Amino acid sequence: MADFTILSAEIRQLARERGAIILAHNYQRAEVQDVADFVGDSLGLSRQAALTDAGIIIFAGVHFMAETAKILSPSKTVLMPEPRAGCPMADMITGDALVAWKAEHPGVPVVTYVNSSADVKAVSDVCVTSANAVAVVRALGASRILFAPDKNLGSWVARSLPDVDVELWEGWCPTHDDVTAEQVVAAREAHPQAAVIAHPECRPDVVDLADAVLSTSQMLAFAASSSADEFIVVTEAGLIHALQKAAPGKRFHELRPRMLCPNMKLTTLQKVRDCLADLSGEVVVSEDVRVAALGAVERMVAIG
Ligand code: CIZ
Ligand code: SF4
Repeated sequence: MADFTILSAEIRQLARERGAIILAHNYQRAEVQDVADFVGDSLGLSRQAALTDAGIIIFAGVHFMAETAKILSPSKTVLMPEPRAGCPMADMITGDALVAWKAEHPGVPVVTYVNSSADVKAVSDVCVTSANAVAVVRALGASRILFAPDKNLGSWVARSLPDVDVELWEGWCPTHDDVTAEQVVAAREAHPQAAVIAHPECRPDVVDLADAVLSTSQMLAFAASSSADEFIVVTEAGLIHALQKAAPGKRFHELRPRMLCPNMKLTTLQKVRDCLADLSGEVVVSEDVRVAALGAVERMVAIG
């Protein structure tokens, strides 16, 4: 393994000089997580972005997350070490497509997963993360909703709230939708003592086999507090590093080798250093879109 010590020290020094804060998602490379001021899910990182006094936010994650930070904190400069890191699921719907879908269902509220572009958020009623999707939809009190773009998270919401009629957009996460029930069965056979924790971006037949269906922040809390000391982790493999820190002494098994999000892995320590050195990779959201998206994002941050 490469020695990241020198690069990490350089990054911390540059962050001090620049008055910058480094936020890293739970799916980032271990060394990027380790150099960050805060590691978390998109909800936690959005909250940190809004709270910080730092004028510069280095966002190690994918584009929609940095955009969400910018929507909440317009006066701060948000930089991405790798601006090309996107989310294929977020690209499965556009603002125009959502407007057309809404027109087919007049008056039905639109609940949008945070994994979406600012344009899509701007024409949504409320955003959710995987950590608070069920709570937000319950609080909404509607009998029918449109849910975009993740059909798997939307199915999980529908199954958790049987009184709500959930119309699903046909979107999915390539990393999580790829998991099969057979893989979960095989992992259980290999580790019969382990609890299976699965992300709601997985398909319903996979989710049905899990002991707990949790967002990444919920997995971290669950692993620390659960009586189990062995877990099969059905989400992006970067979380294992965060889990090991949250619950030292417990054992975490990957569902299968290389359950990775290629976009999350595009950000390297070197790119974090370069971003801080030349202050490149600024994330821009036009003011009209930002203002239109703000309400939906604020409702998301307020709940759960
Ligand atoms: O909300 C997030 O950060 C994502 C994409 C996953 C999770 O469950 O934390
Ligand atoms: Fe998007 Fe899936 Fe990657 Fe998350 S893990 S950023 S949902 S492609």
